[in-house]
Amino acid sequence: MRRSLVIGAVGQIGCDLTPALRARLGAENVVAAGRKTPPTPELEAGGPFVFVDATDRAALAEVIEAHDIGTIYHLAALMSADGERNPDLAWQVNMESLKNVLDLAVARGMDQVFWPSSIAVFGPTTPAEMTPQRTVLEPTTIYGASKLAGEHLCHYYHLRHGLDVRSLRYPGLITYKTYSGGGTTDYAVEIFIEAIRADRYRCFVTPETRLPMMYMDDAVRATLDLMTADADRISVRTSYNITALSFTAAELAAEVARHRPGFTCDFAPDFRQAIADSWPDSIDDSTANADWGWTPAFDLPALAETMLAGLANRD
Ligand code: AKB
Repeated sequence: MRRSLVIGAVGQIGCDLTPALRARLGAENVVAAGRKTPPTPELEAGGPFVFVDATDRAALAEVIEAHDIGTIYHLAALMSADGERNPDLAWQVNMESLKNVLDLAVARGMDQVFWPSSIAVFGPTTPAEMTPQRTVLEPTTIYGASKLAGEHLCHYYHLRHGLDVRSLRYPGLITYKTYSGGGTTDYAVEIFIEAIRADRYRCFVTPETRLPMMYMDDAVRATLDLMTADADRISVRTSYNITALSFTAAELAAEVARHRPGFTCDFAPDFRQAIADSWPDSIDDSTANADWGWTPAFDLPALAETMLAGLANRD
């Protein structure tokens, strides 16, 4: 069996997805890759780890060759808030690395590629409620533009080269295992970290801001289910809508306060408010459900309980 390579293994999704892949495929069969950040103790102890910059095609090709890679999970990216701080870098990192991955996957006849897209492909002209799978795509951030271009690049490589590339439009992802920052949905993670640390939080979006969100266990399961689905069930080769729940920042603060009665939250919107306002309130993921059976498991109470317990045990 050829091995899997997780690029961006030290990032938000990678820290949870890599151990899940190792549990399924065997530790030695999953190579974790980071650019600069040292691996977490769990990642380092769990199997092979390499440093590689995915924008460097020759270096990436060497890793692929040396480890006999047949599947790539390419998770490395600059997210929405970091992208607005440095648009050139966001475009370079997000697009060059994806192009390298797709070209090397074709050249080596790889089995599969997974690449994450995002609700950031949507924009203010997209229907905000129950956003359909196929709809208006006019993003207003460089991150959203890179994800939209990336979706079409994946679609093109599937059509032109028959590459089995699959993708999900993740909503805001929430986990206690790692905190990477740089996104707009970060408040939904920070609120738990600050609740445990200080019992108060200053939220950078308004109380009324409602966005689609998902607990990381659901995101990992969605990724594994998509990647193991029969190819003839995959009708979307750009990227699938998926979601779990939608809540306002005020509803999230109230849920945290239900668990920690002393908790207080105030609101001081910054530049990320405009990004949040451009994204949908809720997502229609019925195509993912019909094609490969996607259904989320975590609701808001379960998510809050898991986050608070996980963070309390960690600190
Ligand atoms: C971000 O906020 O930029 C990301 C995303 C929704 O893709 N979490």
